[in-house]
Amino acid sequence: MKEKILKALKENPDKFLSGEMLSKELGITRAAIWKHINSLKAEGYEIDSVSKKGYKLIDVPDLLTKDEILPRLNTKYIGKTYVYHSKIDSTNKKAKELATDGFDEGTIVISEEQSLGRGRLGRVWYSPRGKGIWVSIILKPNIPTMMAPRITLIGAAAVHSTLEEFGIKSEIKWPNDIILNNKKVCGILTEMSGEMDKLNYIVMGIGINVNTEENELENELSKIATSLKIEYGKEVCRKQLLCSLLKHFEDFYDDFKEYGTLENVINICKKNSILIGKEVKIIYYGKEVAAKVIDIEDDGELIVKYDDGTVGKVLSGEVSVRGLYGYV
Ligand code: BT5
Repeated sequence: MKEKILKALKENPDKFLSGEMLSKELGITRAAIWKHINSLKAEGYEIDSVSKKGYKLIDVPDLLTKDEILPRLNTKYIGKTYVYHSKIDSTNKKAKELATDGFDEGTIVISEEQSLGRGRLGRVWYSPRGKGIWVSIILKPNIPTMMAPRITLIGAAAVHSTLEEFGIKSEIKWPNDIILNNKKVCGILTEMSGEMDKLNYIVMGIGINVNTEENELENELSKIATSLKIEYGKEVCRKQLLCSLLKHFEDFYDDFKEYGTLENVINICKKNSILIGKEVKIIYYGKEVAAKVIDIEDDGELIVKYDDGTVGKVLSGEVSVRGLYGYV
């Protein structure tokens, strides 16, 4: 019901809608209308209420609530089940619980803020309130467990394509970072549950720094991290960005499920790779090996040439790659 009232207010931006008219149209009492209006106000909607005139929407909050996102989302199934939190420990943690409880493929968990946002290998992901997109997507593809890490590249290509749509040229640091001007603007955390031959689910967590200010990044983080606002000097609409991200993700993911191919995704990752041709350190669980990145294979593995001349493959999820010089 609340959504219907909001819809009516949004469709009449310059008009007062009377409580009586809304109550007739929606078949509920005026007291009920008033209650829903108060609940919208509590969510951050600025609504003018004038006696004998009614209600007028003045401003909508910059929130990624279901009411704000679903009407503009043009995906088939990604995000249609929409689990919204104002604050949570980690959207990935929540999504894993929901996936275990049987929530469908395409369910997303989103939060304005994470108190324990997670990176890979137990690292922390800084997720300040209302400044970014902190989202996790539940996926249940019918693929062998060993193929699951490849899905990370679908996320990377989707973020890259989304930023491109916003006129922002980013680079991809295989397998899970998106880079702007040599700093990290987005990280992806793919987690899964399954046995050798049976995948139960994948949760893909994507964190994008959108409107984070420079002075909000703590000392160490400001050396390696950036946001769209820091790079481009103006606020970016998180709602549009999220809808575009989910749509790009669904398109690439559908191709993968239907045709088993990652061709488009790999092409994007290759064309915009910040690593190909670079000398890097590959960190195998604490042990560092120097190598030069040669290419990305059709199946998503990184091909590297070690200092002794041998060529090897690196599976995503197995290593961290740090540039020898600076962050990338
Ligand atoms: C990642 O790990 O880059 C994966 C980040 C995934 C975050 C999303 S947000 C929604 C979902 N829910 C979660 O709980 N997580 C996912 P990794 O490659 O391990 O990088 C982590 C490192 O990035 C940290 O050790 C910091 O150095 C740096 N870092 C932390 N917060 C950052 C931020 N906001 N922006 C850029 N870099 C950050």
